[in-house]
Amino acid sequence: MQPGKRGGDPVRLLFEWGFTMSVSSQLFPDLNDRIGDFEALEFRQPNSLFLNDGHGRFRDATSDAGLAGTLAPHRGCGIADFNADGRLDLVVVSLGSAAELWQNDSSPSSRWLIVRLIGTKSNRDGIGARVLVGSQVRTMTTAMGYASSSHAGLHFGLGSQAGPVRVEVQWPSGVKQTLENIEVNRVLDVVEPK
Ligand SMILES: [Ca+2]
Repeated sequence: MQPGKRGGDPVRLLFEWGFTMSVSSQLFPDLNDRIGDFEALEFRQPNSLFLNDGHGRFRDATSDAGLAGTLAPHRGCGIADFNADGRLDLVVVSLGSAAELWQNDSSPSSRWLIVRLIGTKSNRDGIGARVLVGSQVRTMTTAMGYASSSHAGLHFGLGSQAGPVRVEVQWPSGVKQTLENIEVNRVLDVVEPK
């Protein structure tokens, strides 16, 4: 993923929204005197970006992506393919200001598959299921780092593999499901057998 330079291409601030917080001054009578302590500027930090090199290590790509030197009170993020091009994008929360949508403009040549689970015997979202595509395995979860949650299916980056691929799902109920000859570059909905 290459979010790119903030404030210029390829990062694009596509939409924004705000949030408010309401606190009773009766419960916290001295809050107004200390409101400056909650200024978002106090929490600004640089962002970091690391790329998986495919050999069990990560490479610091912060400078290459144009993120070095950018200070912001970013806390929490959601990950999903918002524009349905197979590349995962980010929504990043920025304290005291609008959230940001970072569009992934990395090379579109690599193949991919997104697996969305629909449980029947297991829970509806298939939380806890293990999905295998080729040699890769993912566990279905919505947990996504600090103060964050994402529910957008399981994304598999397949590199130059043209497919089709074999998909195995091990559901929390104990059911094992295998799908053969699955075409790639698509979203695959998998319903647990009843
Ligand atoms: Ca995308």
